[in-house]
Amino acid sequence: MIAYITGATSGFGRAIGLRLAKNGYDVIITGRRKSLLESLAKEIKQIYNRDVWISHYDVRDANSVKEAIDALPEKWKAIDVLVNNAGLAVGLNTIQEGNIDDWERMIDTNIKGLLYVSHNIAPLLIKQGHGQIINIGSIAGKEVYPQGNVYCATKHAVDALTKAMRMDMITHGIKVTQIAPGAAETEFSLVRFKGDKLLADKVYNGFTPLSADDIADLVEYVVNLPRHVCLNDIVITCLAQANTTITNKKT
Ligand code: NDP
Ligand code: 8X3
Repeated sequence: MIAYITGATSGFGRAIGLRLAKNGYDVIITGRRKSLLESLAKEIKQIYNRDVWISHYDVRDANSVKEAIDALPEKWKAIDVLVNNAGLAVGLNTIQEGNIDDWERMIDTNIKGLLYVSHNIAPLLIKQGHGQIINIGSIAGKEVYPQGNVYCATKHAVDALTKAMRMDMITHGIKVTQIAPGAAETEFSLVRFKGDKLLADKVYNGFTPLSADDIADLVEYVVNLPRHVCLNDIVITCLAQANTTITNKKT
């Protein structure tokens, strides 16, 4: 079994890579930071003795995505599971104060990147005649929150694309699932606040957020369901989070 995971250099993608390897998958891990992919590959091989293929590219570059997928050796093209995970939030501002470069980064990564990868991997899944696409959306794709405008819009797009992809894949026997997490402590807030660790840490003060392993638990559950069962859409939050605006913080 082979799994293709985007954004495996940190957070959810890294944890999912490890977990799928534990479940017997050989994994294709992707991201921009090659050295982090190399250390993850070493860890997976050492702990789980699975094969790993590293592919480092920027999902915003349609040509690089196509070249990287075309260049996979035949063995690695027999993909069973695609996890569209690479994504980010950049900034937290009103529309009138927002930074257009930040918007482009989010739209290009979270929407266009997911589309480029899916466009190139879907034919490989179709050729297999089975498989599963797991899109990592967000609770921000179900609701909006103050100053979350463009990030929320990109995740609403992932929500819509997941539904559309399920229709496109239905006759090919391919499952399409969205996992839509609430707040989880990864590099997400550090990226959102452009390296400001104080601001990033503040997001998770006073409550226990989700962890990357919580999301890996869910992916493990989803890929191990019986062949005839597809979990279409899952919103997962920590106990303290009711929705995007209400979190029960103790400090
Ligand atoms: P991290 O910042 O820890 O991981 C993001 C991953 O995406 C990294 O591996 C990064 O790799 C990759 N990535 C980002 N931009 C690009 C790019 N242009 N090209 C290739 N890879 C890229 O955050 P999370 O693990 O938290 O985020 C994973 C997904 O989960 C995202 O889609 C995020 O929106 C979503 N999410 C996160 C939540 C949270 O609270 N943490 C909650 C809900 C959803 P590299 O930098 O090496 O390229
Ligand atoms: C990440 C969750 O609500 O912080 O997608 O935007 S949230």
